[in-house]
Amino acid sequence: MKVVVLVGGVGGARFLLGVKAALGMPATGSAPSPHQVTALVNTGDDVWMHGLRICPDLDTCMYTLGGGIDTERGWGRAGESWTVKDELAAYGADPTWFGLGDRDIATHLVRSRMLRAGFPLSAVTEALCDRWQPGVTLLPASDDRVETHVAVDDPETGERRAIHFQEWWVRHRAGLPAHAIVAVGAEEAKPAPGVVEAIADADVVLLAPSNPVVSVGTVLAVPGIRAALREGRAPVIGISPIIDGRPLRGMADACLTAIGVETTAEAVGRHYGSRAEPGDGLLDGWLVHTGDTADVPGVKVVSAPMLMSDVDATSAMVAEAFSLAGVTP
Ligand code: GDP
Ligand code: FO1
Ligand code: CA
Repeated sequence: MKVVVLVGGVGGARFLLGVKAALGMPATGSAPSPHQVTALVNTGDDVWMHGLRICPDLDTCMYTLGGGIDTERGWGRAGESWTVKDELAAYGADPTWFGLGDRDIATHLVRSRMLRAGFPLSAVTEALCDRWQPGVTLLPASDDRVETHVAVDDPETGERRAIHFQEWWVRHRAGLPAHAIVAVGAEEAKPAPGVVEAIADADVVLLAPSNPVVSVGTVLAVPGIRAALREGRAPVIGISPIIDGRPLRGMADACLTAIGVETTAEAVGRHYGSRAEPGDGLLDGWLVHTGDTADVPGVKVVSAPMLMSDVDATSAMVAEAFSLAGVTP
């Protein structure tokens, strides 16, 4: 079976562990399988820092599926040390609010060198994955530079200005009210090689319970991806990241508020919309957590446990999604 999954970072990576398990693949690493999983990964969090290209969601997926992630933090490498970070701080080298670990820096060095040599991000990602063997194909949504920016009132001057998503998310912990969230560059971006083809070939497409605005939303902001999903033969099933009116971890509510969507499973389902109706909706099915309800016109809604507490629980969520889609591995 061919499965395409739209993902962000920590939530997306945990969900992919469950997709692999549901298909009988080892959670981490790769093994021969009749099934194929392609993850379309958000690149809106990507940023240049200290001359290095950082791709948090791609790296979170790669390290998680390759067995190298720090499972406590959810991002960066296990067994990390911070000598370079301390040395940069000693120089007062900005930004001091963002921490690059020593092991992680090796990834950024290889990536930045390849990008400067002219390789596209998709080729760089493939090369990095040669080492990590995530067992799924990780495709950046686009090879073109797409970066999420957030319009805020500067806490010092009070003036409205746009800051990079990482500055809003990490430095300000999403605590500055966001007046707008914009995927800069998305309008001119093209889907990376293989993205539209993977959607067209898929037996089922899953929207991971990733942040609907700055993860899945940014993937969908690349022209051509939404249309491919609407026109494809594969059913599209979404999993709600909102449980009992709250995001499970993280600050997705601040992102939803910024785009005028309520933090409920129903509002997020309606925001994605129905593939069966005219317009630009995407969903055939919407999975919400036990006890939550959602009325999403034109979409089959099912409630079941949606907590990714371990790989088995996540695998059961994916099995629900396959069943809602009417596909069997
Ligand atoms: P990020 O890129 O690291 O911020 O991670 P993602 O965008 O991939 O995922 C973040 C989202 O995952 C948050 O909005 C959470 O609500 C959601 N999430 C985290 N854990 C769970 C879980 O166990 N179940 C569900 N349904 N959603 C979850
Ligand atoms: N998150 C933090 O809260 N603080 C950091 O210093 C930080 C550094 C970092 C470095 C590499 C990387 O891949 C991710 C990193 N993250 C850090 C996580 C990341 O900023 C965000 O959580 C995501 O972009 C949101 O998905
Ligand atoms: Ca992210």
